[in-house]
Amino acid sequence: MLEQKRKRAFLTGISGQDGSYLAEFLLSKDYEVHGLIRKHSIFGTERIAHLYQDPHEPDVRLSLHYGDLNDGSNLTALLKEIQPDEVYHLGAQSHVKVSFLNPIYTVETDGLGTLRLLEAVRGLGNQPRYYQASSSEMYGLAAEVPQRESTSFHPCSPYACAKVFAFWQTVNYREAYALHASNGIMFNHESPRRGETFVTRKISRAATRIKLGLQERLYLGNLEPQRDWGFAGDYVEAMWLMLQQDEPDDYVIATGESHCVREFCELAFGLLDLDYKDFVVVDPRYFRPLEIDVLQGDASRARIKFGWTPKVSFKELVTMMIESDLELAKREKLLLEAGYASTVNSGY
Ligand code: NAP
Ligand code: G4F
Repeated sequence: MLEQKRKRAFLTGISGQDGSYLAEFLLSKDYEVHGLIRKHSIFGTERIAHLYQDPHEPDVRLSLHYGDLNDGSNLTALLKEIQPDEVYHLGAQSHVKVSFLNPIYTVETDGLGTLRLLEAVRGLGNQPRYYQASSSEMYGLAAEVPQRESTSFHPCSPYACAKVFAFWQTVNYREAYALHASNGIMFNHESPRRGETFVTRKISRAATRIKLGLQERLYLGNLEPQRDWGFAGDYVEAMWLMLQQDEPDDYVIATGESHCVREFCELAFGLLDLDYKDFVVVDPRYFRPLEIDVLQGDASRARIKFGWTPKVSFKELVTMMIESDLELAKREKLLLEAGYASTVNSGY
C-alpha cells in the first residue's frame, strides 16, 4: 500500500495566540509544522513551549526558524528550503492602539510584510495554499450590522488600513497567479493565551489579581464599544477548513453576537463575586483617536460552505479566561510571598 505523504505547513506568527492554537491543531492532524519566530532578548515562545521537541530527536514535527516579515530575502530562502503545502500568514503587529503610535512600522509589517510573503510564495515551483489573517477591523465605520463578505470596508486605524492592503493583495495574487489564497475575515477571538494588552485579557488578568489582593484598580479606555468575541481555538479550525476547500474564497468568521466592554467587565468580575464598578477606572490614556462602535459578524458563508460554527459561547469564554487567570494569579501570589518580583501590566 502507498504511504500518504505527511503535509507540511509554514506558519508566520506561530508564537502568537492564534499561531499556538493552529500549531497544536495541525500537529494533531499529523502535519509537519514549520514556524517563523523573531529573535528576542528573552525566549518569546512561551505559548508553544509545550509543543517543542528537541531537534536531535527522531521524527521531529515542529521546527522553528528565525526570520522577520520585514526581511523578504529570508522569507524566500525559508520557503524554498521548506517547500510547504500550506502557508498560514498570521504574523502581524496586531494591536490597534499601538498602530496609531507606530503607524509606519505597522503598515510596513502588516501590509508590505504580506506582500513580501506572497512574492516568496509566488516564486515557488509548486505553489502552496495560502491563508491570510484578515480582520473585522477592516469594516471599521461599517454601513451595516452585521458585517458580511459583501460589506464595504471603511478602515479607521493604520492597522486596519494595512490589513485592507493585505486583503486585496491576497485577492490579487489569487486572480493574477491562480494562487489558492483565502482571506479569513476574523472577528475578535480570545483565549487564556490572548496577549495581556488586549481588553479581554487585561480584564481577566486584573479581575483575578484584584480578587487575590495583588492589584487595586483596573484602568481602561472606552467601555461602550461592542465586539463579537469568540474563542481562538474554534477560529483556527476555520483557517484550516478554508485551505481544504477545492476553491479559494474569503470568509467572515464570527459568532454573530456582540457585547460591550462594560458587559465583559460585569461578567468577569461577577464570576469572582466582585462588582466591576468598585474597581474599574476610565483613563483617557487608553482612548483611540478613532473608535469602532460595533463589530458583529455574519459567518453564514463559512457555515454553508464547510459547516463551521463556533462551539464556545461568550459566557464560557469569559469563564475559561477567568479560571485560567485565577490559577496564574495564585501562582504569582505564591512567588510574591517567596520574595520574587511581580509583573505589572501598564500596556495599551
Ligand atoms: P498576536 O498574538 O499579536 O501574534 C502576532 C504574531 O505575529 C506573533 O507571533 C508575533 O511574533 C508575530 N510578529 C509580529 N511582528 C512580526 C514581524 N515583524 N515578523 C514576524 N513575525 C511578527 O496576534 P493573534 O491574536 O494571534 O492574531 C493572529 C493574526 O490574526 C494577526 O495577523 C492579527 O492581526 C490577525 N487577527 C487577529 C484577531 C484576533 O482577534 N485575535 C482578529 C482578526 C485578525 P512575536 O511573538 O515575536 O511578537
Ligand atoms: O481588545 P482590543 O484592543 O481589540 P480590537 O481593537 O478590537 O482589535 C483586536 O481585534 C481585531 C478584530 O476585530 C484584530 F484584528 C486585532 O488584531 C485585535 O486582535 O480592544 C477592543 C475594544 C476597543 O474598542 C477598545 O477601545 O476595547 C476597547 N478598550 C477599552 N479599554 C480597550 C481598553 N482596549 C485595550 N486594548 N485596552 C484598554 O484598556
